[in-house]
Amino acid sequence: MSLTAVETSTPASESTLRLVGKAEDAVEDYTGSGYRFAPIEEAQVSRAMIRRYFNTMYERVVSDVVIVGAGSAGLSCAYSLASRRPDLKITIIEANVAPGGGAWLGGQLMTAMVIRKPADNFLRELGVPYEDEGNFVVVKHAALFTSTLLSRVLALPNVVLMNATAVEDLITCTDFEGQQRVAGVVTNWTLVALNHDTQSCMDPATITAPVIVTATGHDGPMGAFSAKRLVSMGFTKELGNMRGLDMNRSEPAIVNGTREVIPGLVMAGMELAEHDGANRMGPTFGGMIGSGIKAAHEVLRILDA
Ligand code: AHZ
Repeated sequence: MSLTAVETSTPASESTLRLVGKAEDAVEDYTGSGYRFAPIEEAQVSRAMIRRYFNTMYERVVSDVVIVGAGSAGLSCAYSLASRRPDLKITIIEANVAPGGGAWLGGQLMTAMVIRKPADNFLRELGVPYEDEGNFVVVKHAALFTSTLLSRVLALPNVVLMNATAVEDLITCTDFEGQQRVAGVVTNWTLVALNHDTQSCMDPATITAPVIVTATGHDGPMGAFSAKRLVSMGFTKELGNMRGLDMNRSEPAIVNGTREVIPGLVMAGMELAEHDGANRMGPTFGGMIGSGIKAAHEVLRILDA
């Protein structure tokens, strides 16, 4: 196939100016200086990205589920939900350039990741190897867990991840029973969201969905976003605030507390610790996995009601 045929919407006057050669001219030869790439034009590269990005954005303006935050809780939710329900359009919004949240390291910049049983079931589902230490298992590098989970999530055709994009606000509406519910999210490029104080008003875009999962982590520059917004919107009286570290209390509290905190909004992961006043667990990740999976169950309960 000739390369000019790839970009069918490209006007001939632009696409054929410099492009000579075909994909078949590419040669993979590592023995000397004979390696040759198939030719390409700069415009093709830009169009390949831009068309996909904006088509996706256009299509996902109405989603079935939005997951805010691609940390261990948000990604576990995404995998659990999207793999079981390929019919759902699941859109993940991540403020950071790199998805994965705090799950690239185990703790104190050390690499091994500890996961308490029974959350090791999820590792087997994903195919992540581990060492069994009795009541818990250890993955040799947190990045092995996170990169595998990310690749499994992104390979699912019904999942879209928009990183470098921040949720700036929640959309609310009044349902048929006169009750206020969350009905979507307000988004902006993170670099814009971080500069609202230095520029004149830069309005956002929106994504509507019947269910939003918020998993933005504990308080920080961006963290606990929805929990804090629920307070300023008057849905939640005050934050419980995350308590000190207690592994045995915190992990079951987070998993069992994962729920629809207000209609249309399911809260998961460490954001819940800020909302409910639960303990932190430090570097044990079973609670995040369990919370993400429970959030997926909550979403299905809401959608199937
Ligand atoms: O960038 C954030 C991170 O990747 C993202 N995020 C936060 N606010 C956002 C916003 N819009 C879009 N407004 C936003 N994205 O959310 C992700 C949260 O991931 P995380 O790893 O921080 O949280 P988690 O709840 O998935 O995992 C927590 C892991 C922790 S913290 C902890 C302790 O402190 O004791 N222990 C564990 C296991």
